[in-house]
This record gives sequence, structure tokens and C-alpha cells, in this order.
Amino acid sequence: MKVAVVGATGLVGTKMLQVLEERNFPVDELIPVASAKSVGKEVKFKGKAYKIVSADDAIAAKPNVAIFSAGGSTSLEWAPKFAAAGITVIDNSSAWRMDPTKKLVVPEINADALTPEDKIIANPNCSTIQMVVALAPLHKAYQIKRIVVSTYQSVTGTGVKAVTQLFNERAGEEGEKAYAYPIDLNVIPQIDVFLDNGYTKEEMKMVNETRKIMRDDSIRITSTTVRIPVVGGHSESVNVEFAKDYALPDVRSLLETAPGVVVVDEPSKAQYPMPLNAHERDEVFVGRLRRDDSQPNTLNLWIVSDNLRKGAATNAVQIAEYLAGKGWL
Ligand code: 11C
Repeated sequence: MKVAVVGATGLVGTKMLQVLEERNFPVDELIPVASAKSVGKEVKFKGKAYKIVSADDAIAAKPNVAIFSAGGSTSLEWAPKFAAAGITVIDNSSAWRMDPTKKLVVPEINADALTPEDKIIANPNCSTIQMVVALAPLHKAYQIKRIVVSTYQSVTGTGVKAVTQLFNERAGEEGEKAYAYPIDLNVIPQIDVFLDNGYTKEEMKMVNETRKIMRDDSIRITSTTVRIPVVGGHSESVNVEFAKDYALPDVRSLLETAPGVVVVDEPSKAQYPMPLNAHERDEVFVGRLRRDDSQPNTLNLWIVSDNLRKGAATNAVQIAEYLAGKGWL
């Protein structure tokens, strides 16, 4: 198969190449695409060097699928051009996620929504993906009424400039800044821009995308998203109220058998999910399972995942795998 990766030099694009290789996606020819300043440079894939090309040249090469991670404006401009040429686009930006004509897909949950006619498919936001992978099986069993989530997000979610800022600060060096404030030895309760309702865009992504993926607009969700000086993955403290009561052992076994979920929850041995352990793993790690005694039918849990993998590259490649398995690419 011919596979284009648009935004091949960014943090997520680089991870896409790594994940495509690791999962042995049947790539016969890679078409890496990046901005004009990178065209002509090379990326390595399966031990072979591939020249970066422009988006126009990529369309002319007629890939079976193009995985985009180049930002919303690039996706808005180019995804329709790829799609018009018959190329299936899996887009990691927020550009198409809430478009009612586009599917927003986490394969473990709603791959069944896809059809051969879907030519632009949206990959959700990282903090949303890891939460819904853990909560969807619980929603099925007990019907979620309300979610209260606070996040602790890795600087890798911002991009390479933020990783550089963190390590420069740690080394006491000057350099470019991705954030308006120091991130080392700090916590920044703002991810993305503020909206008129006082929430950030990241917070509202968690609200709106979760409802769309779970196909249930009745779920009430409130979110606080926070940047912390960590690189391995995003963590989330989640309080979830169900319509039905649950037994904790049943919740545990539902999560233990849920696709893509690993339960790490042995308080007596101080075992719980941490980004240090989730880093470079594809699963969503869940722990600190406990009843919220302050109100009925309510559960607390802690969810950690590598935001560049399941939160971005792995989820996109899983969508491509699903489409390839159906013979739709
Ligand atoms: C962050 N979640 O951690 C963001 C990055 O809509 O795909 C991904 C933004 C998105 O900053």
C-alpha cells in the first residue's frame, strides 16, 4: 500500500512512522509530506530513506491513505483535496472532529460507524481518547450520567518546542518558549485558548468529542485541563456517576477485559498507572479504582496513556488497519 504521512517531521508525525513500522502496516511506499522548508529532506522508514515531498506531489502519487498530523489549517485546506482524488484521509487535527458529516473514531469503541464512503475520518484529541477507551465499557454496563475530569498533561501534547522549553529550563538555559510561563517546577491550568464560557478549547474538546464518540449527548461532562512538566503521557483524575449501581469487582473485571485497557491497581503494593510506565506503550492504563462515597453510583478512577501513541499515532494507525482489513483502502 502507498501511505502518505502529512506532517511527517513533527512529534506526532515521527511517532506515526514509528507506529506504522512497529505494527507492520503493509506500507510498500511511504510518501512523507511536510512544509516547504522540509521538502527535499529525508526521513527514515524501515531502514530506507524517503524524500519529503509537497502535498501536491503526494496527491499526484495517489496514496491509498494519507494520515495527517499537520495542524487544523493544513487539514482544512488539504484533506478535501486528497479526498477529492479518492485518497482516504485520517486526520489528527481538530478541524473535522465535530463536523456532523465526519466520523470521529476510536476503533475499540465506534469503528462500526465507518463506511467505505468515509473519505475524511477524524482522530480525536489525545485526552479524550484515553478517557473514552476506559469509560465506554462502563457506559455500556452502567450508563454514565456525569463525568468530572481533571487532566495532568504532558508537554509533548504541545509539540517539540514545549519539550525543548522544559529541558532548557531544567538545564538553566535560555531558548524559545512554547508557554507564556515557565513549565519546569510549575503547573499551568490552561491548555489551548480560552473560550467565551470560561473553559479552554481543550476542555470543551473533552466534552464534545466524548459525547460524539460514545454516541450519547445526554452525558454531562465538566473538565479542567492542566499542563504539567512531564513528557511520557497524559494522566486524568476522573469522577464518573452512573445511572445504575455497580459492584467494584465487576468494574474491575469489565476494565480488565476491555480492549486496549490495562488495569494497574494494587494500592497495597503502591501500584497505579504513571506516565513513566505508560511512555512508549499503546495501552490505556487504569487504576485507583474506588467508590466515591459522597454520592450514590459514583466511581473514581485514574487514567494514564502515552498521548503521542494511543492519543494520536496509534489510534490513527488502528483506524487505517480497520479500513485495510475491510478492503476499503
Ligand atoms: C495537548 N491535547 O495535550 C493537546 C494536543 O486537538 O489534537 C492535541 C490537540 C488536538 O496539548
